[in-house]
Amino acid sequence: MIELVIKNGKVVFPSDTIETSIAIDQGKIVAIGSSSIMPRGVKSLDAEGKFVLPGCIDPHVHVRDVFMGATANDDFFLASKATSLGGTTTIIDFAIQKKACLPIDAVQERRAEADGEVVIDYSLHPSITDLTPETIDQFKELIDLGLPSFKLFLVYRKDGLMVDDGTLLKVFEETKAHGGLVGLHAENVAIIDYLRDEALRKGHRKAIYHAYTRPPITEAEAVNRAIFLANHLNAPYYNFHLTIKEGVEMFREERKRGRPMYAETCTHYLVKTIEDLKGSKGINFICNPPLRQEEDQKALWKGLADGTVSVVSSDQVAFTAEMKKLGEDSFDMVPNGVPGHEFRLPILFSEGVRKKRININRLSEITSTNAAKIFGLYPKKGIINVGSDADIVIFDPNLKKTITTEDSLYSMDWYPYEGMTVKGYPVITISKGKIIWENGEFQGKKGDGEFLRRTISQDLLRTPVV
Ligand code: DUC
Ligand code: ZN
Ligand code: ZN
Repeated sequence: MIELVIKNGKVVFPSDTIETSIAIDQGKIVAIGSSSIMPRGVKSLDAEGKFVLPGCIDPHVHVRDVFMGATANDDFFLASKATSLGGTTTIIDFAIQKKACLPIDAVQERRAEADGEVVIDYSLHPSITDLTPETIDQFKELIDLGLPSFKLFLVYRKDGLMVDDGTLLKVFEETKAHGGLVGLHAENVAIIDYLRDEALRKGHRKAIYHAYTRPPITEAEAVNRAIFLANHLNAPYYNFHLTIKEGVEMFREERKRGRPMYAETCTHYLVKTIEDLKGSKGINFICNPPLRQEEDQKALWKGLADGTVSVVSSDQVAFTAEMKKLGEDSFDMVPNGVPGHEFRLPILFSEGVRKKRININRLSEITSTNAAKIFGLYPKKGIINVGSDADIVIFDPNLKKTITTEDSLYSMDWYPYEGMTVKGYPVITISKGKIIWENGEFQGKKGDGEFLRRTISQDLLRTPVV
């Protein structure tokens, strides 16, 4: 007998949703077909009336981030436990190179924090901050080790994360040579620093000035520059957290020309706006790039629907309201980032599928399949297919919940989505064939998640295949 059978669910495939059954054994999907021909399972789940989706992938999280004097209120166990409740079965975090150290050291340090702790599979994007000759020598090694995607920051000068355009160009060149993909945090640091200093000089310290000193042009210029430099070398490019309508247009044009350019946005940019920075809890909503206008939201949703924007991540950082108070007197002192990764799928279902901005198949692509393809995890992850890992979410489209901090698994004292009611919520999460959440009860195990080695397909690096 095989281990598990999921019967009668509406199984979400890339271009179809079919009522069918799935057989799972030894962590893999072993058969898909009508329940009458399914082998018998030791355990059987009846998913009638529910969607059965590939486990979500969140390619942009910052677990236990240490930034601007604050340490995020989670760790790899808590973060992976919380996000899997919301249907995510793979996360990709960062390994940020320390000055005068090598990127591989950062990978080893980050692995020491995560291995043995994670309840779901994970990987890391190496982040380059110090392009010494020894660092350049490590690109091939990192890519061969299964770490082919990188994040570089064009901002955070004071914090030692920022790189200049020379570094960026060299990293595009090296990664292209060895089958890697460069992703950027694209904002124009010089304009932002100038506007910030000017605002502070005039005594403008409220949260809204965070957005006023990072206007859309600061992101548009940096995205445009990144695209320009990538095109110069005929290299692929991934844009972390795109927030502006001008950016969506740039990706639409590049992809029309057949360029391998991929844009990601995040849950908060789709449901929150600059207005949130004006409220009494305005400082909590400080993140980079900042929240934008409704017209940007509309452009992002349209981009998600028509294929221009490929991924929605969380950019999770578990900074509490208490930690955000570090900047209560001045916007520039607030630790950047917002929590709530566990609500990504339910929010996108309610706001996207229910409001007919996207269909359920596109929801599955932007939360799972596309990230699997872009970051080299496909078809092991990101699809319900025979031979793939049995990472599966059973999603009840009629289950209603109001988002609160009450049952937060990592003791959050606020969420950007607090008070929002969603209709549609995961009821069962399965990671590599094991049920890890069932009706709100955790059945997973610390350390059951594994470090994933990734290889990005050559096609994806040459043409916009997702
Ligand atoms: N922006 C980032 O670039 N990283 C963490 C959080 C944020 O808001
Ligand atoms: Zn970023
Ligand atoms: Zn981030």
